[in-house]
Amino acid sequence: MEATVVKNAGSHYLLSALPQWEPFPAVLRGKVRLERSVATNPVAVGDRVRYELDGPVADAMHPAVIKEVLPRSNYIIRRSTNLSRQAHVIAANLDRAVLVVTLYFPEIKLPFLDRLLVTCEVYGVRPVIVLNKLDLYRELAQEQVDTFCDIYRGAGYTVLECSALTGEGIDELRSLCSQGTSLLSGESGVGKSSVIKALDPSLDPKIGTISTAHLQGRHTTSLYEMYPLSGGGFIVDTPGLRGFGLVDLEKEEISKYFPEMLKVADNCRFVPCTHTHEPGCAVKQAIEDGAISPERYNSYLGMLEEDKKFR
Ligand SMILES: Nc1nc2c(ncn2[C@@H]2O[C@H](COP(=O)(O)OP(=O)(O)OP(=O)(O)O)[C@@H](O)[C@H]2O)c(=O)[nH]1
Ligand SMILES: [Mg+2]
Ligand SMILES: [Zn+2]
Repeated sequence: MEATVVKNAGSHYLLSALPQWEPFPAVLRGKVRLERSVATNPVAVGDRVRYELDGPVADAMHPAVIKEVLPRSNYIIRRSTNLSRQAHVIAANLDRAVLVVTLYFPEIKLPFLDRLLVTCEVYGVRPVIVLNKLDLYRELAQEQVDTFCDIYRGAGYTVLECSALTGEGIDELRSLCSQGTSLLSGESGVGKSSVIKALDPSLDPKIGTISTAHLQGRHTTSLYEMYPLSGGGFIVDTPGLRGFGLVDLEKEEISKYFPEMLKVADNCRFVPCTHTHEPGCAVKQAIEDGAISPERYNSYLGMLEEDKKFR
């Protein structure tokens, strides 16, 4: 029998035969047949698995036993930044990734968002950017909001201007997420779980309490868990991401995952071009012409630098 992993709590899982929503417990036992994998977790939320029953029905006393992970259409990996470079599969079989950010509370770091975007591009998962908590700072920072939207829409991404508190932008996000499976990702405290609650008030993901002392996220969500949305589709809540390592990419490859650079790179005089010191570089020209944002280019340079560190 086959089902989808909808929750991953350490060694315990919940499965459901999607699109049916009737989660039941499952465990890993014995050897699980896997595709060649370097990940620390063999099974992730979103994985389709083959399982066997251990009793008449699967319950807490007799959880189903996961026997095999079926081939993934895609997956997203987080690599730890330490030298072990261990990889953790965040989720599998995704139709899109909703990257939640806020300009303030907590303050945004563009290189972090750009790294998330590159990760999505590498794994073939379409990203959507949700700029959340606009109720808190739009009035004070409309100019910064516009600049942010210009940078990312200019790079080719969908940016939704949202507030989980007031419901601004939430209808649009709901219709975007009504098909297939969406992954929510972003730093701790940006409002990922709040966005789920806004999308479907009947759901009850754990939401952080406001900590005015820190104005920082505090890792309220600690598990990977899928929720069925009453408006259609499934959404995966995740713990906030801190720093994470870039996937293994050759130096010449990184710019291919910046869509706006990829678009013009054919016109560079040298192939391959790292878009740094080479004469006749079309990317540097596009920056001068205002077609590529200096912020995105700056993130790109940071990734090149980091790439060197690990080699
Ligand atoms: N004013 C305002 N506050 C929000 C909004 N969205 C979330 N919050 C608050 O921000 C805090 C963090 O929200 P969570 O939904 O727990 O954030 P999270 O991204 O799930 O955090 P982790 O689970 O730690 O990764 C909570 O106090 C929310 O009430 C919003 O649109 N406006
Ligand atoms: Mg959360
Ligand atoms: Zn170039």
